[in-house]
Amino acid sequence: MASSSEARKRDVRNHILFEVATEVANRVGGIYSVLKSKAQVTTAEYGSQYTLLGPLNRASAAVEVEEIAPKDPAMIATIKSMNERGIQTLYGRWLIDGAPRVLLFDTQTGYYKLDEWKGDLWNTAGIPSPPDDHETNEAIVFGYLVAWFLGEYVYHEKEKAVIAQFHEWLAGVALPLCRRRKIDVTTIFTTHATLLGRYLCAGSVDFYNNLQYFDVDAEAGKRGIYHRYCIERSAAHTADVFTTVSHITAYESEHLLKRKPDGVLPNGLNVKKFSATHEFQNLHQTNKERINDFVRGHFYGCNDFNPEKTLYIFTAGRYEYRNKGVDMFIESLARLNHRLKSSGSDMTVVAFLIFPAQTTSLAVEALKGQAVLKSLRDSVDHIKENAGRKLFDKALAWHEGMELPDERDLLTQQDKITLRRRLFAMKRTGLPPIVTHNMVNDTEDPILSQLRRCQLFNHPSDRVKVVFHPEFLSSANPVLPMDYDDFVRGTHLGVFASYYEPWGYTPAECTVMGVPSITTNLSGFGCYMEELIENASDYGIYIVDRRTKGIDDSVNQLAEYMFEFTRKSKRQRINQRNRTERLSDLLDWKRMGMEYVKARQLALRRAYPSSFDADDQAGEAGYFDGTENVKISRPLSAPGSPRDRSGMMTPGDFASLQEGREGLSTEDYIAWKLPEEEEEADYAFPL
Ligand code: G6P
Ligand code: 1S3
Repeated sequence: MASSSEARKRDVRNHILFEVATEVANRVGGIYSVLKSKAQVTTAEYGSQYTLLGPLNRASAAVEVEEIAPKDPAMIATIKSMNERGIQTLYGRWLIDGAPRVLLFDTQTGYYKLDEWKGDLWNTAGIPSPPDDHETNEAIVFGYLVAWFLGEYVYHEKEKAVIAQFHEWLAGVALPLCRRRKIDVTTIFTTHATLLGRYLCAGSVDFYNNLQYFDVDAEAGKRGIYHRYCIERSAAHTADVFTTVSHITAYESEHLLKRKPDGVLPNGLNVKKFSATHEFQNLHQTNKERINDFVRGHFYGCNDFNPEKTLYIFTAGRYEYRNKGVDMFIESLARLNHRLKSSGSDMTVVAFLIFPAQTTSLAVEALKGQAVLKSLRDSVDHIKENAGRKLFDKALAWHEGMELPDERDLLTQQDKITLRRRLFAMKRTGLPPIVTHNMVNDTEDPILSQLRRCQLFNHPSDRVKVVFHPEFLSSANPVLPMDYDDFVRGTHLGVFASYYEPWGYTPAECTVMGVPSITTNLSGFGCYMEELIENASDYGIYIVDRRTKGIDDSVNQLAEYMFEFTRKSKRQRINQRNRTERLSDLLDWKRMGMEYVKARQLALRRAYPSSFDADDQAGEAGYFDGTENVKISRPLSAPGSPRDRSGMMTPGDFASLQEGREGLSTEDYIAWKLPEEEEEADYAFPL
């Protein structure tokens, strides 16, 4: 993009980085998780030279952003100039680990130019925009504001090279503008999914076997998203470097967006390790107790299963029924139920499905369950206290020759009546509910419909019980008062049977919390782990084959994985959790962030090739070969010697950026090895 002679003068080593997305300090979905978890490593690398650009959502910014005054003269001048022309902005620190700087644009203040910009987008990039698509209008205003900002910024900042990385089509409108206006920045476009992929998979097409045959324009047109598709495709084509989050989405992008990505930037997590491994195991136990409490209340009157022989399995995410594999999960639960029954297993599985849907209120029966449990617990505590006091007094008064205190005297008549009342309150005529809320569309809801079709009704004879929680979890919820992370820690297994999942944070989050999970080879995360670990299931990463198997076989495979899991002993589960948790370093941004470094290097090289020649001529040949300790390849963790897989130390070693990788000393960047065997401490109770 930077093609002028001016470009050659920019300092590529001491460059500035902007990351542009609609989810900056504004939680919507996966991109928020990417930016937030990555912030720490990026600020460690760039400090004040890193700023995230996003649209201003005042409600969310009020709690996530602390306003500060900019210090960079170019930033000050650019913001001032935009403010003078009516654009309101918020510059501040995002209150997360790493506290990166953010600049948020109030898109509302740019709408006075919407018509002009729409016309310009058509004239310069041939991208149409219908009048009534609010999301696209937002994308256009935001894109024009970002292009405006970048144009002015590089006018004021004449020394340093500037990299702008854009996430997803909603932030992509600025890309064709940067190219058309020859703004002296170098750009990266990272897609986290494709519009067409998401739409096509949600329907009933054989997506992966037909990728190369779709008539993309026609398919986009049929779904009324042609204009959005144009923005996405144009962003992919006008960026200097085009990347995505997994191989599977790279393949999809190549066919649907018609540009082969330059590389894959997998998603990492900000992994926080405990100093002692047993701490996460203790957390599992504590949080499992909290889930036990919910279950006791929810299944009151039908608590015919032993908590010690009960396993908690869950799935969660955005409510995309088919894409997130909920259809397959429920069908597999039905088959698991059948197998557990027919094999005479004494295990019970409680399966939670957590997907936000439209609800009117919490269901009375769900609230009642928790209320009944609370009053039983309060009464029993009261009786226990009275009986204890009485026993103590009787024991104190006892002396030789007297009868020992008789336990039958410990409960008063009143205690017995209270207890009886509580027990009667626990009688129920119906079955424990399969959903915790009143749904707006109960009869047509796909999860409820399939649970009914599979007859998973929480009957006492069922070994698989189900609870659909159509709202994200929160500790403020009166029925299941737990935050998501605590809940995950308390479960035994996460199941994410996705059909369309460019990456998939949910199983990755399970892994770093030491919770085994099942995913598929159609998810970016599943493929990544499958490629990295030979015997992944030993490490609590089960991968269902949805690629080469027919649907029925995949369902059976998933049911089989779950059935085998129910046959593990407690000790086997504990050991497996230890192994799972040890994979966390694999998913740490300290390691994954390496691919971002490579992408940025490639962008600089493409935009400012002569700068590198000049460097070479000036005797700085080490800049890209890792022999010089330059900022961009600085190790973020202690160096070490890779063991088993020295050739596969960073994600890019499977999916390399096509250029610009000659210089990264990846072996210095991280030190990780697959555990070969359990440490002694984990074998405290030999199997
Ligand atoms: C953790 C705790 C143990 C507990 C175990 C239960 O490991 O540290 O004290 O016994 O969890 O495991 P389970 O798989 O039965 O929930
Ligand atoms: C996307 O969010 P989604 O759940 O719509 O981006 C996420 C972050 O890259 C990714 O993990 C997920 O698979 C994509 O689908």
